[in-house]
Amino acid sequence: MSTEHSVDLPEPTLRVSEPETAAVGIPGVAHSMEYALREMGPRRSLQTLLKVNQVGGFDCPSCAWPDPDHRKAAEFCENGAKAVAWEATRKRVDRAFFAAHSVASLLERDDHWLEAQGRLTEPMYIAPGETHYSPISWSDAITLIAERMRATDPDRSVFYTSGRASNEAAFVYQLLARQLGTNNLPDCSNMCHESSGTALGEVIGIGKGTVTYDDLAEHADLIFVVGQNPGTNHPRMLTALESAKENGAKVISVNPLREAGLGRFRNPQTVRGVSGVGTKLADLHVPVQVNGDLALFAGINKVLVERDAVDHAFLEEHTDGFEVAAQAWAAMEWDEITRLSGISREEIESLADLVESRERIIVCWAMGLTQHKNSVATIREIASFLLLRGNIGKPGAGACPVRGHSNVQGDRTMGIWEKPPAWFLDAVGAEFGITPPREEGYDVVAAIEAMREGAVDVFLALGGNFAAATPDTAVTTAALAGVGLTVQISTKLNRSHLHHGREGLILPCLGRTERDETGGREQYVTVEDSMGMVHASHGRLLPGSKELRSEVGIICAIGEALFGSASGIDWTAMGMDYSRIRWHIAAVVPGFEDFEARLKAPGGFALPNGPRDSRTFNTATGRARVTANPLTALTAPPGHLLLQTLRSHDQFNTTVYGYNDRYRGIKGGRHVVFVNPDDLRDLGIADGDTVDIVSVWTDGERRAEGFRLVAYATPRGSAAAYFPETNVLIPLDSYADGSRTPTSKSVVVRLEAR
Ligand SMILES: Nc1nc2c(c(=O)[nH]1)N[C@H]1C(S)=C(S)[C@@H](COP(=O)(O)OP(=O)(O)OC[C@H]3O[C@@H](n4cnc5c(=O)[nH]c(N)nc54)[C@H](O)[C@@H]3O)O[C@H]1N2
Ligand SMILES: Nc1nc2c(c(=O)[nH]1)N[C@H]1C(S)=C(S)[C@@H](COP(=O)(O)OP(=O)(O)OC[C@H]3O[C@@H](n4cnc5c(=O)[nH]c(N)nc54)[C@H](O)[C@@H]3O)O[C@H]1N2
Ligand SMILES: [Mo]
Repeated sequence: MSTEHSVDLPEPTLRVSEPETAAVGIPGVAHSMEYALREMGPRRSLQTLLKVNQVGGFDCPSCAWPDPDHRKAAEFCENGAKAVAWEATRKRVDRAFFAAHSVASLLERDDHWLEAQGRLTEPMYIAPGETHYSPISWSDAITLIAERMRATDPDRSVFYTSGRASNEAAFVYQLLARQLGTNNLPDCSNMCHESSGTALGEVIGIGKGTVTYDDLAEHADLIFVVGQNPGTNHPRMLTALESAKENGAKVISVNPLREAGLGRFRNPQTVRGVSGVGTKLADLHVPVQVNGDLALFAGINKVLVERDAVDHAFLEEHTDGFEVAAQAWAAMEWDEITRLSGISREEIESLADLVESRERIIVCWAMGLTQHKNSVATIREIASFLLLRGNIGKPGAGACPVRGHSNVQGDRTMGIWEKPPAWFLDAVGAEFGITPPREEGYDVVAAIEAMREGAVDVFLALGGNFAAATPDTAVTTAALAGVGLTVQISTKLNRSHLHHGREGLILPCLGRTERDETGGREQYVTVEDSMGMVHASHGRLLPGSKELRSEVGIICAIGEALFGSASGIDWTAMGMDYSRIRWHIAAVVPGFEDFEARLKAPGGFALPNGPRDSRTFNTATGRARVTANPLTALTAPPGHLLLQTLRSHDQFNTTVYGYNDRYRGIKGGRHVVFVNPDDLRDLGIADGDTVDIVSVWTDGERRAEGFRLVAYATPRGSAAAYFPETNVLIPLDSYADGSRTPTSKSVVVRLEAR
């Protein structure tokens, strides 16, 4: 097989310029073509990019933003194109590569270099005490996993999932864990929208959003975009916001940073987009303090209640708790609200004026809200904001947590969850004749704690990059080294392959773009987008290597090796024909009745959603809960800053495509920390200086070395830097109340000049 390796490029020199104020346009198109051509070449680029998000094509492996009903010929964005090119690259990591590079030497490389080496090609194994991975056959690898799992207690195996796994893969994966006898199913959601699911589940009875694409693009008249940077992370959302504006909506960005994507937007799919000035997306930017959103929304709620600008009929018919909450809002002090939010009373009053003048309001949010200690309370407060004026369950209104990974929402629907509801386990038990365990399993933080205590013998990861994505890098990587066997089912080389257990396996799998002929026939998979639409995804490209297997194929082979089909579960048959899996899903998961047939509809079908469809709230009382949440916010002590860790424009989580963050004016490096110029002055340091970032926690300090200071428009007292480089700063036991999501957006730090 012909292989290509990329050359060793050092991290280029860092250059800083003014941040941009507009998104996309010609630079965006040019950038995405540059990546595509570099990784795939011209023919493969065209063949691939024209199939993204088309009916009969494949679902974009990047974010979870939904597809509009009326698709354009090119329904992808700059960052989707990067994700596709990254997967469809012609470069390969083969056995010669592993023979030439020891694990120790690979550990010295950065995340960009590791993944840039290309696609994994065949199963690799590292034995205890070895320095290099070497090839292993598929059958030996599968037998080894089954032996190691069988040799230990079910609760000493852990099954991690990253949100790119299809519904079919996720369903058989959770089934494997449950047949084995454990709910140890941590997933990337634990670090992502867990706080949204927890809060919304408590107050509206469903852990998902309540709006459709058309609600947002056509019917809304006011849209809040809170703690989200769609220009980088959900670029196709800008098109929806542009339509919303054409239909009369106002857009408010609530964010410590003035993100370029919410400034002027030039849509490359329209003539005006490529040549003109574009649409101004955000009518208003509210520069909230990091972690100040609870106070901000509590302030708006307080004003609405004081003015009696609430929908009494809706509150009486559909909710509980209004009277108690109203008293709590009345008792809140303005000083506290403005101090914690960083927004004045006048500004909050004028936001309330705007809210009162609008009938159909949507609140969108992402990681800026979910990764704080008080995230669950913050999102409950936002749900109250919507409930107060009846903005749930009517066209153009509702909650819109914008999901991250392309199928992270579907994975949860399929039962990837460490604390599954009893009805789900009952349904799995009845369908397969097994007795699923009832005890809660490990989430991400608990899994790392268990590894640290030596309580994990087998760690299996369905995608993702556990070692780099999780908090407290030093603690986590040491914990992983204590695991018996680590198994990574992956498409590309990453840091998690290097932090293996005493034994390690890398199992290379097909990606979303590739043709899947498992069982000798063409298979397809399904995904659920951020708005609960389920549709099919058909890979089209020739697989990157003949040895690659599908995720479903790998999981079913492990099931067969562990239990055999005589155990009552048709592992081999499911692995040969995915429609059998869909048939089981239809029997187990509500909303999937007649699954296979309904997939034939162009664009797929919508899952039922009680609050959205009929104002039905599946809570203990059958009513939505209005809550006022005690004012809390993390503030940094004098001499310290509150650091949020975020994504650059050139990365997908731990996958670093390149060293630029174009919109924020950063070129050629990632070791930067953005700080308010007045804070720099007070701290006696200056733009351009190099500092160590030191986080302060009850158990001591953690240090990330060598960051260039960048004076930047962020509220005083707050700072920002990129993850995963800064994950070393986040203590394992610093997580959100109620959801246990690591507090990646509020880390108390000080900056030490070098
Ligand atoms: N290209 C690309 N696309 C992606 C990803 C990617 O890495 N690259 N990742 C995917 C995944 S898994 C996810 S979860 C999403 C993430 O999508 P985002 O949530 O947009 O990602 P972040 O970069 O973490 O950005 C967080 C935003 O919240 C703001 N913020 C930080 N703290 C606060 C706060 O306290 N309050 C408020 N109001 N705002 C705050 C930051 O300034 C920033 O604009 O994107 C998905 N899509
Ligand atoms: N400090 C800090 N930490 C964070 C965050 C933050 O904002 N700040 N965000 C958190 C969030 S929101 C998330 S979702 C997590 C992400 O955590 P993960 O989902 O674990 O990490 P990713 O970086 O998305 O995983 C990338 C790897 O997935 C593999 N991969 C890609 N495509 C496929 C595929 O089709 N199949 C398989 N089997 N493997 C594939 C590749 O090998 C690639 O190296 O990180 C979290 N960590
Ligand atoms: Mo995420």
